[in-house]
Amino acid sequence: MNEFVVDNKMLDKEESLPRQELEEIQLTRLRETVFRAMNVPFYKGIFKREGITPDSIRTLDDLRRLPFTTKADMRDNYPLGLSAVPRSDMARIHGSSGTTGMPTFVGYTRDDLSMWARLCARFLVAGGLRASHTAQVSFGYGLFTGGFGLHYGIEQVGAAIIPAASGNTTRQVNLMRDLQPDALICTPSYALNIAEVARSMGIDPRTLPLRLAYFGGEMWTEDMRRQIEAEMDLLAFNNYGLSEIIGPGVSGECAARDGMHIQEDHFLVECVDPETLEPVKDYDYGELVFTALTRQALPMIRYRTRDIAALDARPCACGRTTRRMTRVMGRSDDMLIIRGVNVFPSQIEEALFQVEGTAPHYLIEVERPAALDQVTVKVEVRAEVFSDKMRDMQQLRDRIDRKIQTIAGIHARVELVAPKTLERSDGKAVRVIDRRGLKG
Ligand code: DLL
Repeated sequence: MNEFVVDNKMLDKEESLPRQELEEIQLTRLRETVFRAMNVPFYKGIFKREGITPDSIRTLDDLRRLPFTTKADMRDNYPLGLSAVPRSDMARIHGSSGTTGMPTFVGYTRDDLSMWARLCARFLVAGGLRASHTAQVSFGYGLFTGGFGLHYGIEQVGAAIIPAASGNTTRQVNLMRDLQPDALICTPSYALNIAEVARSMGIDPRTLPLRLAYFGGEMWTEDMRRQIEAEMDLLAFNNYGLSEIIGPGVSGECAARDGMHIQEDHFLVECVDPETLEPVKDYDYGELVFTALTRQALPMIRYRTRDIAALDARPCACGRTTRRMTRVMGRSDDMLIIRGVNVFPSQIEEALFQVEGTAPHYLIEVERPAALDQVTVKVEVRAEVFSDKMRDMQQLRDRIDRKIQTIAGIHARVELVAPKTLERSDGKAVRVIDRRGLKG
């Protein structure tokens, strides 16, 4: 049971506005965003060609007249060419390393930073963090937005922070044992790693004092949530964000844990078909597109996230009136097309969790030895199940293969590996190695 009941005193007024009032704020802010974007040569040129001015934005539907912005546009304007303020007005610069090609950088003004802290505080409060608590931040502190973003969010809530940063996992466990934090903040894959290291130190992670966890920064499934909650005896909340928009704080779960509330007073969301770019219906999966309504340094317009999720407009029991988004099923650029079938790594994760005997550590390798794609799923077997009996292992492989076929619709080569042999993550886990050389 969730002991953290709804506490409306803790809600920002903007989180629970009647929809019409919220939309009025969004419209005003959209016009302001267009105004600020006129300082960005990239947008200014497009606006001029298309006859777009702040006054020409009359309703929220006019958003669709505005151009999309992509990662490629950020690269073309490397390093900070999409900024709307001079360097002297910037207070911080973050970035993401990106798996391919150049890193991208994102500037923040002082106001951007305080707004960001507020938004992180909102989802922390929504999950139950209070001023009396202590939270351990086990995200990297650096260019990555996870560490600093959450750090200042916790500060806003008034809770105490243990800025552990990521890595040195033995020390993470010692800190938890000695300093008794109530909440853990990191990627879900790092939490699994911490639990495993605790056990290897002779500490049952369930005996650690943690009651809450906020996980984000990477794809994870509902089964993964159940697994971590059982291993660590805590309640885990999902939160989502990306550096191009602000970092963590774009959306996060409330006590209902049924989708992440999007902070719609600061971000306009669309969900589009990634091929046609036409809007998809609520509850249908599509690519999320965000417009930052209050960013001064980077008034991002219709940023194509590549993240595939669905929007949910149902009212929520928690009192927030903001729309929710489902878990991110995957990134469109992580989607594998195996002999014509589209597969997300999350579907393979889901299949693995449903087969008794596997550990939650896996790696998907894709190759094209001849003309056809071949998927190998390497998965660790639990120590108590790992056996040198060929027949037992063959049966387990077959069960996994069948489950993957049912859920993902593809046949995979399953390779069972010994416990603790796959690389562990202390940040974003690498789930797929694609050796087909199709991605540029
Ligand atoms: O990962 C920001 C963040 C940090 C969010 C900490 C939450 C917690 P980037 O490094 O720019 O920023 O990576 C953004 O990570 O487009 C998604 O593909 C993925 N991602 C982030 N949160 C989630 C999540 C941060 N909860 C990219 N579920 C995004 C699934 C997520 N994917």
